[in-house]
Amino acid sequence: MKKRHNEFSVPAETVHVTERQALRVKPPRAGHIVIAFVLTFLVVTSVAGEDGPIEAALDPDGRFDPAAYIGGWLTADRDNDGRADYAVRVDERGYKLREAMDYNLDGRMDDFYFYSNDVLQRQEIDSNFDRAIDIWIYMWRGVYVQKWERDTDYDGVVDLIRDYAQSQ
Ligand SMILES: [Ca+2]
Ligand SMILES: [Ca+2]
Ligand SMILES: [Ca+2]
Repeated sequence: MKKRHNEFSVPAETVHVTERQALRVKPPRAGHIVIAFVLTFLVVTSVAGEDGPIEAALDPDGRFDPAAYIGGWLTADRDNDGRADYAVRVDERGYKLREAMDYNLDGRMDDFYFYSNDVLQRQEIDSNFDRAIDIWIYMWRGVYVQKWERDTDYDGVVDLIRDYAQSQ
């Protein structure tokens, strides 16, 4: 099975967008943090409630199936095989909420991006394409890797952690 994501890098397109967004981020102050938290909660609530809590594209297992990305999702089919290999969901302001990608075009989503106010918060990767996440990347301000976790033997248990916040 082909490996990828040598340094767990975020795709260039995503970096470009989040860098632009990150420039708008002011140094955190207590009031802003509280507001951001409330907004995050509201966004998550609206996603879960819009089509009911069982929406397949948001389900930890169902999200690997490209056919799940219907309704509020915008999709693309890069290889024209009739199956979506990219899906994005935005809120009413056009801010990204979630993205999913079929990186190896095998008909299963394997890259998942989680946003808050259009800023990337977390990326989850199925690097061996077995429909189970084995890399989790936690971002700071959308562009900086704060922490990553890996399940290197693909048994579902994290066995490698690098926390840059801790190591400083
Ligand atoms: Ca396709
Ligand atoms: Ca795939
Ligand atoms: Ca996997």
